[in-house]
Parts: sequence; structure tokens; C-alpha cells
Amino acid sequence: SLGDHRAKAEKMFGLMDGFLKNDPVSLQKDIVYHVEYTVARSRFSFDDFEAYQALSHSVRDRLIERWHDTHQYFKKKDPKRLYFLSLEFLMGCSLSNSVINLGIRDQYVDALGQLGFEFEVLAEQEGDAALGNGGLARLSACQMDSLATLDFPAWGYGLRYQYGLFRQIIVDGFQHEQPDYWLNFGNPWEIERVQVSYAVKFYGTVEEEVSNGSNYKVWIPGETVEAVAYDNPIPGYGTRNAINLRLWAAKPSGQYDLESYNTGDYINAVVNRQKAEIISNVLYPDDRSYQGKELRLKQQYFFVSASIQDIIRRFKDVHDNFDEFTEKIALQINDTHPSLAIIEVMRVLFDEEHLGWDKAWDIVCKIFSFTTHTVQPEGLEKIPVDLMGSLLPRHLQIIYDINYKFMEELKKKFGQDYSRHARMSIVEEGAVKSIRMANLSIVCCHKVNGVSRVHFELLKTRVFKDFYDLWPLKFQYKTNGVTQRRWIVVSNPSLCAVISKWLGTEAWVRNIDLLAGLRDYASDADLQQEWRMVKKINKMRLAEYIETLSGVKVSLDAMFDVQIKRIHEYKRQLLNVLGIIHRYDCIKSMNESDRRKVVPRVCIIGGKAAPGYEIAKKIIKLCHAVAEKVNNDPGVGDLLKLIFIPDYNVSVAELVIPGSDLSQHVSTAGHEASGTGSMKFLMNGCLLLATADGSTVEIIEEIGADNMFLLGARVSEVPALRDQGASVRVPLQFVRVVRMVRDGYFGFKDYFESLCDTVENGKDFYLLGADFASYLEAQAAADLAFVNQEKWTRMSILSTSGSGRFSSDRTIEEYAEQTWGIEPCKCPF
Ligand code: GL2
Repeated sequence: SLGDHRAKAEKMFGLMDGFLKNDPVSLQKDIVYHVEYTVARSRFSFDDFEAYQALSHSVRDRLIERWHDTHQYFKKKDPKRLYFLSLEFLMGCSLSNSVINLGIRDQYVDALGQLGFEFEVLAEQEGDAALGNGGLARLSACQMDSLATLDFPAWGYGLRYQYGLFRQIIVDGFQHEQPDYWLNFGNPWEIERVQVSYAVKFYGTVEEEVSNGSNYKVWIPGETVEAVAYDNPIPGYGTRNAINLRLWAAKPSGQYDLESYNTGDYINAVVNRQKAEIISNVLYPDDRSYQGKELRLKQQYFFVSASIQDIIRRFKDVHDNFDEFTEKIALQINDTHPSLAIIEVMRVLFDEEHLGWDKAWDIVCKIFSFTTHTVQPEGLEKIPVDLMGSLLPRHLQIIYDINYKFMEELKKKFGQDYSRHARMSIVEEGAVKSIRMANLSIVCCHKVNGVSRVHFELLKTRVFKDFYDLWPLKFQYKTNGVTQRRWIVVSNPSLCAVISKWLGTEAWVRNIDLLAGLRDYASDADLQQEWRMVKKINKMRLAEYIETLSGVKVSLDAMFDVQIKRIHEYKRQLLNVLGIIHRYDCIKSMNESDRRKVVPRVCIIGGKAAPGYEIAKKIIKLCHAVAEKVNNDPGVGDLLKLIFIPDYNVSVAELVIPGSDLSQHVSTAGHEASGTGSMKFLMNGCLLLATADGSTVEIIEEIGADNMFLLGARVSEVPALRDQGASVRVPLQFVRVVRMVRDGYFGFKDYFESLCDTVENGKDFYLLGADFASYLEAQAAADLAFVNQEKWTRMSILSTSGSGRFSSDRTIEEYAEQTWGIEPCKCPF
């Protein structure tokens, strides 16, 4: 009985001697305990990695306490919960972030110090959890941190890939991909929940069944796979709340398939069942483009089906009908990747719970919201009908039914406007008949959000114009943000200390608006001096890293000019490299007195190219070819260095961003939905050299165009420039630098030919030539500003103090109020 259960719980808690304690001796005891019993190394002999493992387990214990209490509290209060579904989460490392959010970093530093260990050294043993590609995935991670910190009753759901994003290895300047088997040495941050598992079905047929005089469809699956939960506690900062990120792993189903065992081929039967695990094996490394692949669709449905079963099971634990479903549940679809969740809920409510179509549809339309992260119509997901029909036969029928009703609605509204019907239909006719996942999501969700104001305008006027005309109120935007906990407090402790000192409080870590208070001191000589000192410390760390990586010694007096992000033609790393070639060319032709005026630069580029993206890979090779020449030219010396940082990931970003002076965000206007890297640089006092694209337009409003270096065509000017084709005006310097590459000045003449072709002869789709003059002017303005260190430091302080709007806390507050309708539920301490 419940009473017995409570008495048992109280007795057990009494034996636990209360919650874990955080004084140095208790922490030390715990660490030693985990060395001995969890890691099972003897206390006489263990290395730094094992010490890291033991340390992590002791932190995990503290996470678990809060996480249990939070869920107990959520259960008691039964508030409306948000379920955040995303196929990608880029969590990076957890140790430092956890102890900071738990508020016990200093205690651990002391405790370890007394044992003869350095916290930082052990923290470096951790590897990144890279279960995502780029901005979209890191955004999910930042948003989880904000959801926890702001006490929202939220859950994240995703896939536990065995192989995260590939490791990038550079051999002779070429990118090679290696698998990231990140679980090889265990993962102390997850809790395996073997008892939380669901059967996920695939393939098979649909049959009719009569029940209570009504006809129902029943899906008879052809294959069943088990989804097992792995829970990852996400601690909030300055609160007891710790929420859950539940990731699913595929395991062979426990149900026996007697027939295959009876054939006598026992070994093959076992091996075949083991193949189930393939589903959660590997993350697709293509960023922003999706081919309708069976395994990818399987992954999507696998994680969606398990999550929906879990959500409905939790709801049914306390409710015996679906009347309150829409008041208790909000489901957020992160891009279209999890959009099958919509159909899955429809199927469960209609086919299994027998609610009737109208009631089921009403519920679906009230609980789902969708955020799109895409600008280009070509980037929208499409699933071939044949594939959908074979893998998920019942889902395809439901999609057709929804589409039929939607088309009827369109006919009523717009009459026989067939081309409009064709554009808006969920089903695309054509050579390969496909399901348009974005159309499906828009039709079924109550809100469609963009990720910046510019993105919202593009959605309304181009990408989803027809839908906007039909349902203007459905469309909104929430400008992206990043968490200051990770991007200042964890990654830049020195800056964090200076900010807190000058603001006289640490409250900005939860209330970012307070950062604006730094504005008053932007010209203060003392703050400026401390600010520059912080930058210098971070540049030293970065310089050491560069030297270890590449053997190149860089000067700390140089401007560290950084572009780190996925390699894409639209992000225009090539514009940057061509600019570097121009700078090199100028330095070579200068006399001694002109050289003395040159502002020395360390140009840093990092990023991965999708394995099949040839042009992006050529850009990486070009970086290396130019670096080889420039870095070894004794006539250039410290005036110019080019460094390619391999294997860019969250941890590398945490090191590089604080040490940067200038950062580049130079996408062709109208191509970056938002961009979030710029926000991290801004928080760290780096000046931006940027085009007026994505969220940069809003950054300009916050910190002022005078405090950054803007360049290039605007969103509205791009179409006209494209129309000009080969007649667009391109400066001579551009022609010259491309020619240098073409002529083999940096070697690999034939290899670079196709790369040069992408920017010449009227084929310059991303307008590198058209923007080149403006790019060089912006770079010259940056040089000029850098010479005046007082001015530069002021701009830098103003960048940090104006970054408040770009905290994910603000984004999440907006979603909570305008989209999800959820309220904080704060677990008492
Ligand atoms: C992206 C957008 O390209 C990027 O501009 C945006 O900041 C993020 C987060 O909203 O989403 N879309 C996408 O598919 N990836 C992104 O980074 N990978």
C-alpha cells in the first residue's frame, strides 16, 4: 500500500544519513570510494583518467539526488510539461558545467587540491558528447540548460548514437573522417534504465478490425525493436531543479520469434536480432540536407515512437482519460526530423485509444509546435512515399487522410486554384512521389517558429508564403540564444570574475539583462586594463594550443581573427581565405616602412565538412595550402599566420572563443537562418566582422553598427545581384587572388580548378566577388580600430554588455509564454 511504501522510503532515507554533503572531507571520501568501488581501481594505483571517472561519479551522485527530487516534485504538482523532441543534442563535456550549475565547483577544487589533484587537469580527460552536427544541435543543448535553470517542467528526448559526429583528421591538408566511438570508456553522465523500454514496430500490414460496432485499423508489424532509455540529468544553475534528457538506444526485442529459432539456425537467428542495434548506431553527418534514406527514417520513427509511448504512459499514470491531455502536455518538434511524432500521436489516439478522428485531431492540433531552422526550400525534408509506405504503412494512410481533409479545406477557401493546392499539399507528386515533412508539420502544429527576425521575414515571403497567407497567426519567431553559463562562466572564468566584480554581483548568471550595467564603465581605464588582461590570458591558452597542434608559434600582440563553424559555401570560408591571400599579396609587395604599419594577424579557421561535400573539402585543403606558404615565408614573419584547427567541436569552441579578438560571420545575406556562434563571441567581448544576415541584424540593434565591422550586400539586395550574373561588378583584387589559386601559386592547380569555378564566370552564386571590396574595407576598418587599444577595448566591453538579448534564457521565456503555455515549477531546496 501507499502507506507502507512511504514508511519504507522514510526508513531508507534515514539510513542514507540525509543528502550528500559537500564539505572537502565528504567530497574526498566520495571520490576515493568511487576509485575503489565504481571504477574498481586500487587506491594505490590509478591514473588521471580514472581519477576523472571517480570524480564524475561523485558529481553524478549529487546530480541524481536533485534529479530525483525534481521529478518527485513534478509528479506531485502535475504541471503542464514540455516535451522537447530533437534528433540532435551537442552537449560537449559535462563535468565543469555540472559542478558550476550545482554550485560546488570551489568545494571540488579544494577537495581535489588536498588530495594532490588539479580539477582542470582531470576535467581535460573528458571527451565531448557530440550527438549532433552544428548550430541546431548546440541550440538544443543551450535550451535544455535554460529550461532547467528557469525551473520549467521539461523533458528532452533524443537518440543515443553509439557513434557521434565523425572525428576530423587532417592528412596532408585533406579532411579524413574517423568514427567517434565516444562510449568506449563508459559515460558517467548517463543512467541506464533497463526497466524503461518500449517495443517499436516497423513494416508489416494494416488490417481492419471491428470493435463495439465500429471499424478500426490495426497495424500488424513485421519487425519489432526495443528502445531502452538512457537518462542524462541536466542541472539548472542556482536552483535545485535538474531535468532529464532521455536518449533511446536500440536493442533486440525481448519477444521471441519462435519460427527463426525452430529452423535450427540458432547462430544466424541471434545475429539477425542483433542487427536491431544498427538503428541507433550512427549520427548522419550531413548538415542541412537530407536524403530520404531508410535508416534515417527508421531512426526518426524509433525515437519518436518510444518517446510518445513514454509520454502517454506518464500521463496515464495519473489520468484515466484524455480530457486533460492538452492542458498537461506541450510537444516541441525541433525542425521536421521528429515530425512523425504528430502522426504517431494521431495513430495511438485514433487506432488504439479509439477517441474518434475529430477528437484525436483536435488534441494533436493543440499540443504540437514546430520550429524550423531552414532557409532554403531545398533544405526541407522529403520522404519518398514508397519508403514511408513500406516502413510505416499505417502512418502513410493517416498522412493521406490528413492531407485529404486539408485539401478539402483549401478548396473551400481558394476554390480551384490547383497550383496553390499542389504547392501546399503534404504529398508532392513528381518523379519521386514524396511526403513534405515541413508541410505536414505546418498543417498539424498550432505554432510555427522561425529562429530570427530575418528568418521569419523569409518564411513569410518566400519559404512558406502560401501557408502564411492562410494562417498568419500561426507564424512567429523566437530569436535564438545561447547559455551564458557554458559560454562565459564555464569557458571564460577570468572574464566571469571581472564581470561579477564590476557589476558587484553574480546575479547576471541567471539574469543576463544585468550585463547591460557594464556599459557605464566601458571607458573606465581600470576596467579596460582588467579586460585586456583577461583577453591576454585567454590568448595565451589558445596560443599554447596552436603551438601544440601545429608547431606554429603565434604572437600574442597579433589580432586573433577567427572563423569557426561548419564548412559551407554559403558561410563563405572561401571569402575569408581569399581575403588572407590578398593580405599576403599586399605584405609581399610592401616596403619596410609600410610593413611596420601592418597590424599583425593570426587567422584561425576551423570546421568540419560533410563527408560527401566535395567543395567544402576543397576549401579545407585550400586553407592548408595557403597556410603552408604563408606560415613558412620568412618575409612575412609575425605579420600573418593562418592556422586551421582540426576537429572543431564544443570543447574546442570553449577554448578558442575566449581567446579571439575578432570573429567572422560572413554568410551571403539571406542564407543563415540565425547563427549562434556570433552570440558566443559577443558574450566573450570579441568584435564581429559580419554581414547583415540572420540574427546579426538584431545584434546590430543591440550593440550598434559602430561597434562592429559590417560588410556585404543586404538580404534585399541579393536577388538583384544574382540576376546580374557575369555582369556583376567584381574588384580587380578578387580576380587576382582567384587567379593565384588557379595558376597553382599554392600548388594543387588541378584540384582547385573546380573550386575556383564556383566563384567565377557568372557562377558566383554566393556572391564572393560582389562582396569582396566591402569585405576588404571591413577588414581594413578592423585593423584601424585594433591599433587604438582603448577604442578596441571599449567596443569589446560594449559587445559583452549588449549581448544580453542573445541568452537562451530569453528565448526559452518567450517560447514558454507564447508557444508552450508552461509555467515554472520550482522544486524546494
Ligand atoms: C541551423 C541554421 O543553419 C542556423 O543558422 C541556426 O542558427 C541553427 C539553429 O537555429 O539552425 N539549421 C540547421 O539545420 N543547422 C543549423 O545550424 N545545422
